[in-house]
Amino acid sequence: MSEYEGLDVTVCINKSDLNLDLSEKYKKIYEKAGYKVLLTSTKLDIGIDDLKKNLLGNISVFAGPSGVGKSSLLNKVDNRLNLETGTVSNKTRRGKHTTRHIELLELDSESFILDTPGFSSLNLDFIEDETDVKDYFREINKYSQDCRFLSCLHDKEPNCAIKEKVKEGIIDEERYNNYLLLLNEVRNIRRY
Ligand SMILES: Nc1nc2c(ncn2[C@@H]2O[C@H](COP(=O)(O)OP(=O)(O)OP(=O)(O)O)[C@@H](O)[C@H]2O)c(=O)[nH]1
Ligand SMILES: [Mg+2]
Ligand SMILES: [Zn+2]
Repeated sequence: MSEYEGLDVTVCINKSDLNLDLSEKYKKIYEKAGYKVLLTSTKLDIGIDDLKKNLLGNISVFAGPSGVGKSSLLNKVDNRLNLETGTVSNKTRRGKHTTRHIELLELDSESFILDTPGFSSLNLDFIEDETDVKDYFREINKYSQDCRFLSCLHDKEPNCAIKEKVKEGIIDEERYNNYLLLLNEVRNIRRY
C-alpha cells in the first residue's frame, strides 16, 4: 500500500524482546527487499534512539496492526505524549483497537507524528488490476524487465527472471509467496 502511495517507508519490527532471532530474520528479509528496517523493543529500550532520529525533521505516520505497540513506541520516543495503550487479547492474540482516532502530535517545531488506529486486515480494493500487484514489490519490480515476456506476472510463465532470482536466493522466497498470495487475492476480487 505504501508503494502504491509512493511513501518513504521505514519498517519497524517492535517487540524484538519476544524473539530476537525471528526479528533479525525479518530484518534481513525486508532489507534485502530494499527497505530501511529498525528493530525495537519498548520493554528492553532497544532501538528507540534510532527511531527518534528517523522521526526528526519529518512528518511520520505510525501504521500497523492493532496491538503491535505503536502508541507504546511513541510514548518511549517522547514521554510527554502520554498516549493510551492497550493489551493484547490472550485468546485471539490480537490487539484491542485502543487508539480510536488519528492524532497529529508535535515532537518539535519541525517534527510531527501521527498515531493511528491499528488495522486488523489489509483491504486490497485499491489495486485496480492483477498486473499492478508486481509493481508494489520493490525487488520484483527491479528485475521484471529481464523476464521473457514483458507482460510476465511471474506466476506460471516460462523463462521468468523473478522465479530464477528466487531460486538463486536473491529474492526472498517468503516475499515471493506473499506476492503470489496477493496476486491470487486480487484475481478473486475481480471475479465477483
Ligand atoms: N513484549 C513487548 N510488548 C510490547 C512492546 N511494545 C508494546 N508492547 C505491548 O503491546 C501491547 C499493545 O501496545 P499498544 O501501544 O497499545 O499497541 P498499538 O499498536 O498502539 O495498538 P492499537 O492502538 O490498538 O492500534 C501493550 O500491552 C504493550 O505493553 C515491546 O517492545 N515488547
Ligand atoms: Mg495505539
Ligand atoms: Zn517473470
